[in-house]
Amino acid sequence: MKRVLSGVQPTGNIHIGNYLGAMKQFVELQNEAECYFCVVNLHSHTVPQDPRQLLEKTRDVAALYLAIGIDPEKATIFVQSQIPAHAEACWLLQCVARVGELNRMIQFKEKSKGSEAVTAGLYTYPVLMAGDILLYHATHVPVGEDQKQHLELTRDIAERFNRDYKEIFTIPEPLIGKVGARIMSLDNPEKKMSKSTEGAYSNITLLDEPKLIEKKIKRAVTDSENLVRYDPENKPGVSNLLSIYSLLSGKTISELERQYEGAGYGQFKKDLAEATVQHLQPIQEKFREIRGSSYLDDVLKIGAEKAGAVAEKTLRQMKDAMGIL
Ligand code: AQP
Repeated sequence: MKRVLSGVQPTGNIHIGNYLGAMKQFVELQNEAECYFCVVNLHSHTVPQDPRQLLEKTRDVAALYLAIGIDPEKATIFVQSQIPAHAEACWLLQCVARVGELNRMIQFKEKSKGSEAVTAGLYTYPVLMAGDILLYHATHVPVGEDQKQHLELTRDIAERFNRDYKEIFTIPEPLIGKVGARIMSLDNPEKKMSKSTEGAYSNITLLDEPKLIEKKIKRAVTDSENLVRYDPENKPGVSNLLSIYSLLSGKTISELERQYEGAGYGQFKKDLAEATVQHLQPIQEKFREIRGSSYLDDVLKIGAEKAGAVAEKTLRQMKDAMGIL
């Protein structure tokens, strides 16, 4: 049976890039695979965090998993830090990964911007991610395109461990959607939408109020052509909005192009804002219901027990293979 693992960092407000690129797939996958969905809070400290806020955001992400429709009866939802095996596996795998491999990681280069005053954790973070995945023998990992390189590294580490120590690990495949794998920033469609970008109008978060969503879409960068056409190279802003609209409404991009022939950007943006609000409203209502409830604590407790049992077993196999008492 297919086994799926994926995680989201509680580094800020979850945006529609995280949702359309990765989390929306989680909901579909829970019906066809054994799924583990993790709040990867240990990853967050690769860049400075306010500890109090991190605790809140960790619970926010867990509540959002439930609010978007992940059913804890079908999938295991857990918080990474509640399972010590993740940090332990990371150390063991750091002794398998190569510095040359980590030096090639694009995300490290982008986030460190050449500075040496960044944490060592930012550099070794892809190894922690490899541990997250390999501990659960995941066959498939739904991620956005920005994580593709880290997945390739995970495969390389697993293959090396299997060859040098013992055949323990399953080699995972990335699951990257055709549309939505890279949702771009609204105010700069050359850059990916991100939790940590500074522009107040760069992303739409899953918990934004309707009025703010309208405002953000209204201000989204397009071009002067006033023609709703999908052409990512020459019309990156409009193409990005078309991808978002298509994923949120279920209409294909060609259907949308036909629908807005001759209509101009004003109507297109107005309807996209409406579709976004409509899609997010039930998620927001459910989030408010769950966020402060003891139900959330129960889900995380059961999730940690279930995931912990799987992770501990794999960690023991790793230690045995490596001769660790
Ligand atoms: N713009 C995006 N389009 C599509 N998918 C995306 N993902 C992130 N940004 C986009 C996917 O969302 C999942 C969770 O991401 P993460 O929490 O691991 O953090 P990240 O990849 O570093 O994303 P952010 O939002 O840009 O966070 P910060 O600002 O903290 O770095 C992943 O599957 C990711 O691919």
